[in-house]
Amino acid sequence: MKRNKLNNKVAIIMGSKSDYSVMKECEKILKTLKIKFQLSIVSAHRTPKRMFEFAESASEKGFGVIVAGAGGSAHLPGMLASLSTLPVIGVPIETKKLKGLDSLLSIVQMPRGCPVATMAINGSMNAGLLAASIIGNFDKKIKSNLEKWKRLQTKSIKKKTLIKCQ
Ligand code: RP5
Repeated sequence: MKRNKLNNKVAIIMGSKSDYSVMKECEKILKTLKIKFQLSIVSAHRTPKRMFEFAESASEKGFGVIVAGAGGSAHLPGMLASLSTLPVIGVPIETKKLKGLDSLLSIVQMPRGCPVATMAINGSMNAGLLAASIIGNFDKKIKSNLEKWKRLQTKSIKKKTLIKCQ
């Protein structure tokens, strides 16, 4: 199999266009950290062949991490993890009826042998940050961007810790 020198791109995959309002937070932080990414809609149940083709070729195409957002029975992250050896980060999307608990349990309860790193419900920004940590292990520029971002986050918190004392 042909290998790219540096698998430093992130694939953001979502089950439906309706997931984008949540997944755009992942896109935003990847842009801030200057990480290359590709955003696509691939559904495990509506476009299973597309999902299969994507997972089979993702590593060859230079992706290093897959971030997958899905809602409801949310089998997309688990299916991608079963088809690829790339790390898969799952983002449970909030749903109307069960408020995303369905998505969360579906993604987090992967059986032994097929791990998915599961974020909080709608936690797509953290998915982007975790993807950056993984890529940063072998891409110095990304590591330094992430370190800078973390320093700024710490700086943005006021030095004063005491809010009230009566
Ligand atoms: C899942 O079904 C998607 O990930 C989405 O969260 C949910 C609802 O999809 P739509 O009916 O809005 O397309 O596959």
